[in-house]
Amino acid sequence: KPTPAAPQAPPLGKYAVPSRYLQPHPSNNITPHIASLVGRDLHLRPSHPIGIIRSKIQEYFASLSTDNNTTYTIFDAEDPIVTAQQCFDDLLIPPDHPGRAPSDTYYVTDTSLLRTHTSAHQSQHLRSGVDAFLCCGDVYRRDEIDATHYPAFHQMEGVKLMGPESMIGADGLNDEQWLHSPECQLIEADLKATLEGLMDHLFGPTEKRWNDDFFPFTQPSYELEIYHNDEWMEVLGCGVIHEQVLHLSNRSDRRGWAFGLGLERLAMILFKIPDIRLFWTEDERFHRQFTEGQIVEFQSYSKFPPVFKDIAFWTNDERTTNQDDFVENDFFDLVRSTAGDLVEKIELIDSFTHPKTGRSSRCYRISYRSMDRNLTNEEIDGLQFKVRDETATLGCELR
Ligand code: FA5
Ligand code: MG
Repeated sequence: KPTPAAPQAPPLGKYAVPSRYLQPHPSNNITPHIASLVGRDLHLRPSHPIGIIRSKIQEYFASLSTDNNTTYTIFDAEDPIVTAQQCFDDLLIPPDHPGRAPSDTYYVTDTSLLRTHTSAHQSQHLRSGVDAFLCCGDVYRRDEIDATHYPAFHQMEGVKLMGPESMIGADGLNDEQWLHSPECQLIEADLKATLEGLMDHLFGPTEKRWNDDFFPFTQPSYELEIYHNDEWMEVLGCGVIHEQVLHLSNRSDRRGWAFGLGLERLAMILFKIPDIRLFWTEDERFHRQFTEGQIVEFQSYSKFPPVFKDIAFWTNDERTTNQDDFVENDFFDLVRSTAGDLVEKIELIDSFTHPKTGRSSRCYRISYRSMDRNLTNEEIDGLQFKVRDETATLGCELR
């Protein structure tokens, strides 16, 4: 079999890779692909679907201000590099929480990272004395790869502290007493009414449901789902801000609520955008369909066929049968770094442990598909060849 020509990684385009994100620190796990996404600021482009949604949400909160005298301060240009203190400690996220692990989070150094949620800015704004704000930005998570998951997406954070009277009677209560107190229930009712109003503003009257959730920084915590295309979809997490978060921000005198919602999720429903990678395309056939302030249905221009390639490998060897250090997100990042947005999806299609040797094997199916053009078999063979080479560097043995 002839060896395919060494493939070229897809060009990073006109976005320079800022060395800021790619420091040679032992904790740094940011790939060039991720670094090329930072600073694109899709949420600040007025006629990009993410920017259009951002404006619609801000417009709704501005309309509330006239009813009840709450003015939401807008923050939407904060540095996506934050400290672990901001992203986790200030929010009471414990040191052993899986979300902090390098398998889930992109670290710049051991103490600075690409924010995994816009909640990373909650404490600083509370501490500065702001009582109500909206904070929008790009967030980064190492995650699976398919049509609704991308390692970068956008969130809108909302926080509102209630009047000082919201504290009366809340002092010295234990957790259980707090949950049943009139103060907590008042804040919770305000939170839910505000967010249900937002959904109606975006979608028109729509079916929604609240589920209990858990976040270390809110108590109680909920998620909101809306009914779309015959299924329930989670669009946001929220809750009553934990007393300790306010205490750490020197705001013990107040109580209030917070929420964080995913803009891509909303945009995919509102604009009927079928694949999350489309938000990042430079293709004019995408961009010319959208205009500031307008929600229109996306007309697909790309129905190019996918190309499937399987890859199977052992994740440990005989001498270390019990130590399997394979981290799935390392593999996903490696494929993304090699093939960029040509990767549509990665599925685990088989895994087993050999009964005699104790070796573990995995087989993944990679779907390659371009949003913009037809792929040649040769090109994909080249990429897959490179993926195989790279996988060996994870300590895996190809089968
Ligand atoms: C959070 O990120 C919390 N910070 C939300 C929050 C804020 C809770 C304030 C309480 C108070 P979660 O991980 O569930 O929670 O993400 C929030 C929303 O972001 C989700 O509901 C979803 O709409 C969106 N989201 C999460 N992961 C992804 C992803 N991989 N791709 C696209 N959207 C996502
Ligand atoms: Mg959630």
